[in-house]
Amino acid sequence: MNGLYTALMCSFDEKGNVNEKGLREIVRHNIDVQQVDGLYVNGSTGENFLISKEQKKQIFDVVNNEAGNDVKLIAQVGALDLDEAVELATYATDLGYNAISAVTPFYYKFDFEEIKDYYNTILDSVDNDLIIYSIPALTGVNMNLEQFGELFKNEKVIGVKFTAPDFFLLERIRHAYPNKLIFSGFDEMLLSASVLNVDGAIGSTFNVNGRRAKQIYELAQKGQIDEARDVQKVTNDLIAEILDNGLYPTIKEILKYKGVDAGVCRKPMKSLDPEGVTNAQHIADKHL
Ligand code: HMN
Repeated sequence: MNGLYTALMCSFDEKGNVNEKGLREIVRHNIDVQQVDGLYVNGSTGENFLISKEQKKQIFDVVNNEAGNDVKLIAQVGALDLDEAVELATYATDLGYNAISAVTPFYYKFDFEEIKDYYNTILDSVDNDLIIYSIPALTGVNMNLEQFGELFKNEKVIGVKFTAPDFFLLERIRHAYPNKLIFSGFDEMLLSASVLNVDGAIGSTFNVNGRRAKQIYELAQKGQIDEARDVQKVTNDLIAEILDNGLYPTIKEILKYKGVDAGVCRKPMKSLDPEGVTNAQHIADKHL
């Protein structure tokens, strides 16, 4: 399961429906042009928390059908409705997804026992491996080394998508659990995570910058840190401008500029105004 996974965007039409043709184009672009090793489906970047259960299933279907066996597939199934999480985990597993992933339960202040029960409930119901999706900045859930260790005791928990700028904790997890997979979640910090020996990365900007991300990761693995730093610098020039202009709508606009029918974002996420669209095109011309 090692390698670079795109946190896959989804194409939506103006009414908020999944644009299947556009989604297929995004999948192909990631596999054929960005040449990533896998796709992380229905994560934050896929606007997962803005869509219905039926749409999530539709997306799992379309992506699986388009990608075939070309790359590895991870299905993010986490939901506050635990029955829904279980149903989605079963659905994606039956489709043949290589692993499932679930965001830590959020909004309510769940204690660690509740978080552990959430993961074990999902895992008890499916015959698949799971990657914890930890993203404290969005969920407010900060787990410590011991708590990750508790979750890792379940052998079906094969790793974590670590989306936090805490390199002390990342190093401690790496050292303590050499056999668990760690995926770096912040694209702008990929080099720093790579030198700590992560097993791969999952990122939104890989939809448009996957090849460079792969270069950073591979150069770091070979110990060519100066070269990797140069590619991270160019990457961060790009990411800084994307973040300034609005993360997801800008990535969609860049994809459209490259001929991929990426559609618009689901409300309440807003789309770019004409100036934002021009900015996105300039960003693409300048950096890609
Ligand atoms: C996902 O679930 O869609 C991604 O894995 C999330 C991923 O970690 C991204 N985080 C967010 O979008 C919040 C990053 O790729 C991030 O977009 C990028 O590093 C720019 O900050």
